[in-house]
Amino acid sequence: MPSQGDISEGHAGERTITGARVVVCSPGRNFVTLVIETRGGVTGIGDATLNGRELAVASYLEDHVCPNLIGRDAGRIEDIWQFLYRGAYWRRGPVTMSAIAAVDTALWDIKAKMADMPLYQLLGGRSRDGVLVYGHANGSDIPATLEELARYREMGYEAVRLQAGVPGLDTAYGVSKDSMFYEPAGDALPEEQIWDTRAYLRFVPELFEKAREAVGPEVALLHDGHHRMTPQEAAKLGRALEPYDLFWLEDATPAENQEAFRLIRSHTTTPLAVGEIFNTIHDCRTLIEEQLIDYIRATVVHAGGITHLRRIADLAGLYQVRTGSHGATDLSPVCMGAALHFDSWVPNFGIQEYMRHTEATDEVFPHDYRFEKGYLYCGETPGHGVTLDESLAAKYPYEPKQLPVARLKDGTLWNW
Ligand code: CS2
Ligand code: MG
Repeated sequence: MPSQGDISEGHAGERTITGARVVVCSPGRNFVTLVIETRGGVTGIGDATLNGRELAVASYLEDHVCPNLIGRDAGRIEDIWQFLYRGAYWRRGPVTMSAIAAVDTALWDIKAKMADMPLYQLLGGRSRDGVLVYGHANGSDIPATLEELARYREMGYEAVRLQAGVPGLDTAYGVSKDSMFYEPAGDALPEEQIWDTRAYLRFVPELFEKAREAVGPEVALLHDGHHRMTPQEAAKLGRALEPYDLFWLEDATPAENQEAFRLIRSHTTTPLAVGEIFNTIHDCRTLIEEQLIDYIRATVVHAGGITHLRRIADLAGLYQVRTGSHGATDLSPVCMGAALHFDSWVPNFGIQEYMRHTEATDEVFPHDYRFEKGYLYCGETPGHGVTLDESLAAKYPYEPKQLPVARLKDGTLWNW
């Protein structure tokens, strides 16, 4: 067998991977977690959650990745990443990259624990004291949304995303029944929602006009278009929102065609953010190199772990594009913990999304990160600072759930 570094470096025997297993649990929502064990007794965990397609990643890991890990040196993070990416022959894609991310995150956790350091130290140390986060204020109409905005301000948030119900539509993206614990995945089969972009475009500027009147100029206000506009519609909205000085307009249009952002960019100075569904650097190369966006939203779990996210951030840094990682509740606390170490280090940091997990989720994933006055702080525990209570997790079995779908009024399937 060609060298896997098992004996070539000091203490490598201790680092030999002796176990790799997947834990699927549903403390309020589904999470997939990979646990890697080493001969020396140090374990690491990584998030592998892909909302609505969880079991595909669990199987990819259990059936195809875990058997390949046994006997390898856990210290060889880069080599294992390359082995899983190139070695599978089939590259990229959310299932593959979430699985690789879970391995990568668990290995960084192990390396940092063995070094007796918090993960950010291994990346190069802190570039900032705290990580600026944005929360989600949403409501069925403008007054309800502004009430939520005031509540977030009281909690200390300096940046808030606003989503509100659109007059004439029963549902709108980002508006939830429980405003604090937003969870879009509903039943075993997707809920069908009706969408009308023109109604939405008529409404959104008023939401931000009223919000600015209410909170003044300083608070950072964000908005998520959730892939629903065409480039021309997005350009029009970006322009209409300019007087209200948004921090960003997110997912203005789908980005499989990265060039689509040229049209939006040429019409508006509203900052643009995209990338929560990206999984590799190739998904955003044109967007970054042509400076078509301001923030790249890829994050640890869906973009190949710390190892790959670092490559994306470094490319972005060349073009003054900053990070703004996805941090919805369908990314587990394990991803959040790792992301916060990344955010504390990355030189071109912008902002981190922070949707609070439920109490049940937090109990299953004890962690040392904490929120204070609009910022999250990663802890000083060696590793990424998040653990998994497996006996508690076992009390919350997997529940089949999928994300909703959106249709236009005539029944045409649209982008949710
Ligand atoms: C959202 C997500 O956080 C965001 O910006 O777009 O809530 C997204 O809808 C979910 O992660 C999908 O699972
Ligand atoms: Mg989003």
